[in-house]
Amino acid sequence: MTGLDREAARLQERFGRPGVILFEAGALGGVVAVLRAGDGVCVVALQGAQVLSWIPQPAEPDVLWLSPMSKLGTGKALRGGIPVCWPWFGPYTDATAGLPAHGFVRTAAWTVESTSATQDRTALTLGVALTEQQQTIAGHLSATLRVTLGTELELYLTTANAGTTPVTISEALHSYFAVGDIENAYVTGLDGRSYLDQLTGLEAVQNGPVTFDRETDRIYWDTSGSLAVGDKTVKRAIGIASAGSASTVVWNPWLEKSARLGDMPPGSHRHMLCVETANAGPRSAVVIAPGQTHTLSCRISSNKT
Ligand code: TA6
Repeated sequence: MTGLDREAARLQERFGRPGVILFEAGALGGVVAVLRAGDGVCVVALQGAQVLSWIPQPAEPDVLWLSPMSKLGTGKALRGGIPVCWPWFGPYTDATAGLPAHGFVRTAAWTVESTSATQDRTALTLGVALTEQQQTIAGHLSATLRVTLGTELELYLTTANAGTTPVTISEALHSYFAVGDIENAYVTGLDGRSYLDQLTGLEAVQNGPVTFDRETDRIYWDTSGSLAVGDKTVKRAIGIASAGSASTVVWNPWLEKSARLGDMPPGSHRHMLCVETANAGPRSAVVIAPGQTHTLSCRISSNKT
């Protein structure tokens, strides 16, 4: 029995729920939790509290895209699923600090705090606290991620400030959605919204659905409520209902950038699209008062079209 098997067995004994919550040493080299509810199955890696897969019903393609080049335990965030970007989004404000993009916790070992299961919903809550050294940079913060599986997939990222001064964070549930072909996919719900084009540094206003024929990296401001990824190839609409989120990031690296990333097979950019429930960048940062909490959440649905 390997160390991972032993850890999985310990978690199974304490938090497992027969038939609906299984902890196992996953094929990617780390412990994962497999949640089941109704016909749906969801896989969550303890590393990074990263949802890796969601299949709402048998024979439906995975709603999430995960690079086949991803491995857990490499010190690098997995490419795909729903990485948790926290307690900052994007590059750290001080480029000389040598800190990782998208915060500290994508490669951290989150701890299992609780599990629950009812007739039609199964939930897992994971937690992480900043180390003392990390607190000197980002404040006395901790976070929990609650993943709830029913007919939809819900994520709740809650930040708690245990310090004595206000702390400002930015964050994202950096969802990689699976699409049949990026040029047959589009995003609705952002029409009329202003956005920062991260490739040019220019602001613009969205006109109609977001479509894709090149590298796209945008932060849409003042977004809340419901968006959707339309997929004319798979004939599916992926709904994204957010709360506690003041911005949405839309990203596809396209051919050249995906090749530079080094963990995406050639051409795989055609089968993924990030639509990220976020508080990204200075215009949508969140200030958390001492002793207070803030929750960023998204509810993901999948419907045939
Ligand atoms: O969310 C879009 C983005 O900020 C892009 O600029 C790109 O950097 C992407 O995140 C992935 O970042 P990563 O650190 O996972 O390579």
